[in-house]
Amino acid sequence: MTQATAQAHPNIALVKYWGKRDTALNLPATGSVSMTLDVFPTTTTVQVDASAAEDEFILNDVLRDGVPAERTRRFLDIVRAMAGTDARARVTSHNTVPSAAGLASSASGFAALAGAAAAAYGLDLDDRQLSRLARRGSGSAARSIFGGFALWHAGDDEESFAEPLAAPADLAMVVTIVDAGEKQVSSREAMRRTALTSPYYPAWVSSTEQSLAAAQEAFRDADVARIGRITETNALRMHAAIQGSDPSIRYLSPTSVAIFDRVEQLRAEGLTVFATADAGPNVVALCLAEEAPAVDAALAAFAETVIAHPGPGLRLVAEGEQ
Ligand code: 2P0
Repeated sequence: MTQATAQAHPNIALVKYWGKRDTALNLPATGSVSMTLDVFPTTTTVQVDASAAEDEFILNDVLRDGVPAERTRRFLDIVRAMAGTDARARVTSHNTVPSAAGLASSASGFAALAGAAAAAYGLDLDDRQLSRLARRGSGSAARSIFGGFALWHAGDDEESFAEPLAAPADLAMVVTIVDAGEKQVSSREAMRRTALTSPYYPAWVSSTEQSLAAAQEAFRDADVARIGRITETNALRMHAAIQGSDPSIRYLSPTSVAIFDRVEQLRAEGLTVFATADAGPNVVALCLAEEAPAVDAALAAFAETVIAHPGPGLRLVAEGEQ
């Protein structure tokens, strides 16, 4: 039996991934940009066991079945095909982010699984190959292979990987946990519904291509105010496209909207801060690291908050190491 353990962190997109051009290969409709956080890591151990009849997936000490187990098995099938074996595995994962609450647990989850499974099955992959592999499990996981800021390219299977982007400044994110409960509609289903039924989807895709180009320019210029404006506008456009689905999906709650308003007020008061939100009500404020305590103090009036800084990329954890 061979085994390996890996750890990865969630990421929050500044330019969002929302929609696929290929569901089998999990290729995104557009590229995206993110910051990997230094909080909420996922640590995953893969034990390859040639004598086992089935894969096993244990998440936070509970043996899982249904969709999570099936997604894990299908991911291991990809790794097994690459390794030329059909040996089954036990996957034991510990997630410190509230699962399925729109805080990107699938990103840290599949990034850690990609790293642990590749090592346990004896594959020697570089970061780019690991990013392509993680993408197959969950699109946003392609970006969590890297620490700091990352750009995930659209394109075909060979071309669709993430790579690091130089930090434009000393930035931080204040994560508000408006609701840590499980969301009503998974982002995978909501993405599919948006693409199929929202009349705003084509506009979302074309405007995001423009935002992506503008964001890359703003990163090169280290123009934080421009990066922030692109981040906030892109998030609200994504939510507009999602709300335009039939049946409609609305992830932002009244508290989320109040936090967006408060962030605008904080800007009027002179802080460099911008809001974004993923497929859930939790708003994340992007700000200068030195101003994070002031932003945190203001947003703590609405919800539990966590200050996050740019975190590390995927790493293998040595046996015995915590
Ligand atoms: C993102 N999100 O760019 C966007 C913004 C949520 C909102 O990537 O179907 O779990 O597994 O590829 O990666 C969430 O979608 O979707 C996501 P799949 P994933 O972070």
